[in-house]
Amino acid sequence: MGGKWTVATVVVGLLFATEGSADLVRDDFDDGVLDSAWSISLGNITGWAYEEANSVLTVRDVQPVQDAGWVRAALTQAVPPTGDFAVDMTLAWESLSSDGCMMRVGAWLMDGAGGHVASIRYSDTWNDRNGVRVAMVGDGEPLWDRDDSFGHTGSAWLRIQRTDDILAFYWDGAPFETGINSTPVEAVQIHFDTYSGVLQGFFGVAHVDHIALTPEPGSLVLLAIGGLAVLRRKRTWTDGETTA
Ligand SMILES: [Ca+2]
Ligand SMILES: [Ca+2]
Repeated sequence: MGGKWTVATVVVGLLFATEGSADLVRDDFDDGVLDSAWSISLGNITGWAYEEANSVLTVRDVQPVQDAGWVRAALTQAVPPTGDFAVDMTLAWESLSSDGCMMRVGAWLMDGAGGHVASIRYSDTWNDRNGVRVAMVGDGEPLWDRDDSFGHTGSAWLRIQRTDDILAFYWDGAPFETGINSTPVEAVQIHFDTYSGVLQGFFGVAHVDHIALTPEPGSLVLLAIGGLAVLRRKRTWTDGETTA
């Protein structure tokens, strides 16, 4: 009886604890130093510059290896396997007044094997026009509305929300794409991509003001159940019981 109460108390405590510190990732880039929780990876780029200042992370001069196609500087944070969630990101871009700018900036959600679960981004993949908003699910094609080309400078609040395997993508609070994917998210990435190849592009300037991953209630319950399972195992070991 006492044991049951202890477990119940711990489960409630876990729920409250998870509620109280709900964000698995949160960065407002507001203390002048890139948080060491981010790991930096550079793919086929020869240099880049970043600075955290005035509550914004600014990235510029992402220099591609010649003819490497799409190349990337990425920041990554691992998270516990997460089912339902909301990911929010606020960003701004500058194309340096040129259609020749080619850059993709946004939030990528990955599974435990490094596979793509979902992403949302400002995406300029042309050297003769500006970028559009893009959503992508799993191994699917990029989903975008070509008529919605943005200006050489712009900003947006990006959001991906997953509820019961249904992904909803929002741009400045308005839904624009949906998809289905149930793979748990185990990493959040911010990508700064540019292109070097048949088309010669260049990276402009990107500003990331904020990013957060918040597990939704379904995931909170799973986290609590996971905690309960761990407790049960610990109790079993402590009690010396032989039951599995
Ligand atoms: Ca910081
Ligand atoms: Ca362009």
